[in-house]
Amino acid sequence: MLTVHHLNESRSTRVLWLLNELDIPYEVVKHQRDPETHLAPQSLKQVHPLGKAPVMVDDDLTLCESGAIMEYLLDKAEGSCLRPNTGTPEYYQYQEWLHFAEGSLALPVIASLMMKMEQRTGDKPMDGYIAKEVNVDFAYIDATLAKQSYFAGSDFTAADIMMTVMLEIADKVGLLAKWGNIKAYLEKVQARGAYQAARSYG
Ligand SMILES: N[C@@H](CCC(=O)N[C@@H](CS)C(=O)NCC(=O)O)C(=O)O
Repeated sequence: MLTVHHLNESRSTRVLWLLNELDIPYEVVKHQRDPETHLAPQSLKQVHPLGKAPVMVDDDLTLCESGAIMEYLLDKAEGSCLRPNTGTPEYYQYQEWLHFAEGSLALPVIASLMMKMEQRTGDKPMDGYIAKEVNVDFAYIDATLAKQSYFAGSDFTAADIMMTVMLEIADKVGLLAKWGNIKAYLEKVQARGAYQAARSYG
């Protein structure tokens, strides 16, 4: 049975959400963040040397990186409509957003979250960098969602799962206040049953 190592309030929600969308059977091993440091417990290090979530184990394959796990699951569920056909314009939009979530958006969003948790302000290089990144990234995302329903076009795909989990953190930190299209999009995808089932794991 495919196993997902899930850390509460983490990117492993992406993997659980996709598994629910694809109807692939799985079991969940839960790991709990340290309430003070918010870091993962040692139990995750026993599964993978990085000690971060998500980790997926399927037979003799152990994988980390949420994007890579998503691609693995989509290969497993061959023919799923959650990844557009290779070579189509939608496929490359899908690829762009799948990578954008971790490659571009994660750094300013997670840095904002950390600074908020530490109640840190006045750090000039960091403030300037975050303000600039947040502005260009969210303007681009909002404009994309103004012209199409989902990140890869008119259909929901796994790129939406990758992006939503990062957008939710941004929302929690208060970065989405002026971006109406992103807020409306979040409400729409959060209404999906597969999302709600994934969130029930914490
Ligand atoms: N780029 C990786 C990021 C993995 C990551 O940083 N996971 C966080 C949770 S969202 C984690 O395990 N943090 C706890 C820790 O580092 O101790 C992915 O997308 O899977």
